[in-house]
Amino acid sequence: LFSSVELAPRDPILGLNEAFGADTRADKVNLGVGVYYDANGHVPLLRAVREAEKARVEAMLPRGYLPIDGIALYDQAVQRLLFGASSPLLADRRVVTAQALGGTGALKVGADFLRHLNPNAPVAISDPSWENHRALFEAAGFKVVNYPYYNAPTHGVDVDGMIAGLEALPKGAVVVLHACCHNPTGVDLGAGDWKRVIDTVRKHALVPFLDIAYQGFGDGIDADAVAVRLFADSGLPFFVASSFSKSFSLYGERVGALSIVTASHDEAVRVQSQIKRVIRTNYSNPPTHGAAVVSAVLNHAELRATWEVELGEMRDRIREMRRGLVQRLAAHGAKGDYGFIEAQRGMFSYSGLSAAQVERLRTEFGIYAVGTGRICVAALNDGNLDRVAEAIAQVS
Ligand code: PLP
Ligand code: TYF
Repeated sequence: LFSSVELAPRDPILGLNEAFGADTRADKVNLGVGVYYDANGHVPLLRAVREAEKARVEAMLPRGYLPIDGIALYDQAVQRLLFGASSPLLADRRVVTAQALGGTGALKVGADFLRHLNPNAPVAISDPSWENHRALFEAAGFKVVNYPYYNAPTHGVDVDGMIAGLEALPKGAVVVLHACCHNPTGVDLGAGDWKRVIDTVRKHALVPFLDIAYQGFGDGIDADAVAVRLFADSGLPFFVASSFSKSFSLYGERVGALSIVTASHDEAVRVQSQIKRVIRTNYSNPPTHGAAVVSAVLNHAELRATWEVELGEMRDRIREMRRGLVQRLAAHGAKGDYGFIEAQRGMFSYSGLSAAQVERLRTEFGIYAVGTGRICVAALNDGNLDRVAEAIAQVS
């Protein structure tokens, strides 16, 4: 049965994690995977999460099944975070939200639903994008193409190229858009650019699928939702995959959501029934713990305030590390101007390092980065910053 099964390629990022784990050097540094580490190099367990978990354990609750689309109070809290508590979309009950297995699970449920709706549509992702975008939409049966995004010489977005790329797509094409903290480049569209994208989406009848995995890591919870809010104002239908993996530091609990904005409550009811069918035939219903914790935090004023402080601390620490990296690169005489690293948003920096330079960082210094030159700034701390900057200076 399995004699002709070929070895599948490793995920370029998660595969790097395995190699890092096997590395025996004591001073190794993992700048590969997109995980936030605290100043001591640990994945934090947030205080708000700890308190909500403690209360849950003490309550000793029974473990029945959740509804197919998850915890209702969780889904409503997700909607308020994304669209704003006073959004008319929520008052009009035009948004369908289903708890999902992380942002990835949300993308997959959305992709499976879209495949029924628009079976022949291509899916367009940014060039470059999160590696799993292409793999996930291809696995759902779509042809995946790229639209221009990153402009390497300016370290910015090629907005004109992006718009031209979107204009060239056929009607009904699905466009995957990073709502904030673009992975892997760290460069985002401004509000004016988003308006141009929305005009293009409207004119060419494209289907927007927003992916927001880092809300709160850029400029703040509401500021990072600007794209979601502008799409909400546009009156267009759209999809949003959101994740609490990073913002609650709950990676392994798989907490995310799929939200779909429809034209009316009647549409929403029908779309919700189809989404539930996709989930039912896939994993039946989602797990409880992570979403119950997030729901408890978001729906409790004090815990919510604690979480916002902690999210702000993570955001500020990343900014500090960006500044520190730029300063130390200069101090170690790295060739070129790395000032752009400070302007980038979220966990990542597209450093401009070549595959050969990344390889040298790994073999000579035990510093792991993605082959594209992406580094996770959130893995830097005062204990490894100098070593990383010195190594980059040496290979640059
Ligand atoms: N989308 C993007 C752009 C991401 O960077 C990530 C990172 O993990 C995800 C989705 C998936 O998030 P999750 O771990 O919640 O599945
Ligand atoms: O880009 C990253 O590093 C994160 C984590 O298949 C991740 O988004 C990476 C690869 C993957 C799933 C999650």
